[in-house]
Amino acid sequence: MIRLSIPDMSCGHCEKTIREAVKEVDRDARVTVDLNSRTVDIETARPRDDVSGAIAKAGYTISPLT
Ligand SMILES: [Cu+2]
Repeated sequence: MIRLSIPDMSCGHCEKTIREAVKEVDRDARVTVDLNSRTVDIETARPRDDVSGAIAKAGYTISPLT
C-alpha cells in the first residue's frame, strides 16, 4: 500500500480530484482519503512514482510522511 501526505488537500473537491487522478493511472486502485490527517492510502499494483506523479500533475504537493 502507498501512503501519501498531501497537506493542501482540504475539502471534498480536493478528494474528488485526487481520486480521479489516481483512477487515471489505475482504475482498479482502492483509494482511502483521510481529510483530517490529509493523507491518502492507495492500494495499487502501479509504482508509487506513477501515482504520486499523477496527483502532482493534478496540482497537489506531496509531502514526505513524518
Ligand atoms: Cu479542496
